[in-house]
Amino acid sequence: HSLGRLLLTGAAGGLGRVLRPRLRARSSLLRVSDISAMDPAAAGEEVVQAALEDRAAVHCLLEGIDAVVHLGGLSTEHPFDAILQANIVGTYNVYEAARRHGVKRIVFASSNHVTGFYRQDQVIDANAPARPDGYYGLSKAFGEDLSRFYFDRYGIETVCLRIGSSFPEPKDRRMLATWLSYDDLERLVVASLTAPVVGHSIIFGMSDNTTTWWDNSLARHIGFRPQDSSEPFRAAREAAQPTLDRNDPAVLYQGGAFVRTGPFE
Ligand code: NAI
Ligand code: 15L
Repeated sequence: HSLGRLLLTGAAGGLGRVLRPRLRARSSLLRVSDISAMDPAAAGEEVVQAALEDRAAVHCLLEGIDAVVHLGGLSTEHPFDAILQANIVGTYNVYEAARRHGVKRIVFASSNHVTGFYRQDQVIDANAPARPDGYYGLSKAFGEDLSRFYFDRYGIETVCLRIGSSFPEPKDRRMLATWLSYDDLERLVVASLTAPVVGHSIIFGMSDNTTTWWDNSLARHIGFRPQDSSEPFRAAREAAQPTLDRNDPAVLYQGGAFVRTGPFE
């Protein structure tokens, strides 16, 4: 139970459902939350349905918590007003409630879409300036800056996980570079929660893939050692997509199809 009392937001989502049983096994209490319905509480769990934009509800969520894994929010591109509420106001509410309750560490699910407008022929590290590829990516860039401010001003540590593509398998050729297996996701979250000192860190969430656009050498202090690779899926993904249109922005840029999603009006 080395992880103490944990809050997991976004618990009804794809990654929340993967992490919930894995974090429960390691925590003394796991409070799970989402705007959507969740499975009933198992032993050692509390289930609280709440909207992240509901400040009072989020304040209650953080009570008695040691650390947060913040996955909740919109996970794809949407019109600005929706992103504003779920991701920008919502993440502010989480940090402000953490400050008021004395919570000391947060793992923030950022995204590769913070840097989606770098090209696929570039390799970047965490010091590369943000180049968001939409409102969604902008909201994650806001979360990264917000968490840096809460570290500098209040000492709340955050690991920002710029997750690539975390699914059971890489779905297309792009994901051969961006794939993060579920087991490596768990390793990354546990390392982020247990590393002795993280300060404010940004780490790209990817497995030990052969093709890669991201250099994690600035985040070695977290101790993340991915053990899976997209390579076993390469032949099938390349056979399914034998040619790539290099004039397609989704092929040119790291953010893939996100770079051409929208506008919505
Ligand atoms: P998901 O969309 O399956 O889960 C997100 C959850 O947040 C959903 O259950 C949804 O109901 C909840 N949510 C949405 N708006 C909310 C609100 N206003 N208040 C409370 N809860 C709300 O996404 P997934 O794939 O599980 O991703 C989890 C996190 O990781 C997200 O923050 C996403 O942006 C991030 N991420 C995921 C990647 C992936 O490959 N799965 C890649 C990069 C980032
Ligand atoms: C993300 O940020 C999304 O949450 C996820 O659904 C994937 O599309 C992923 O990025 C990706 O870039 O593949």
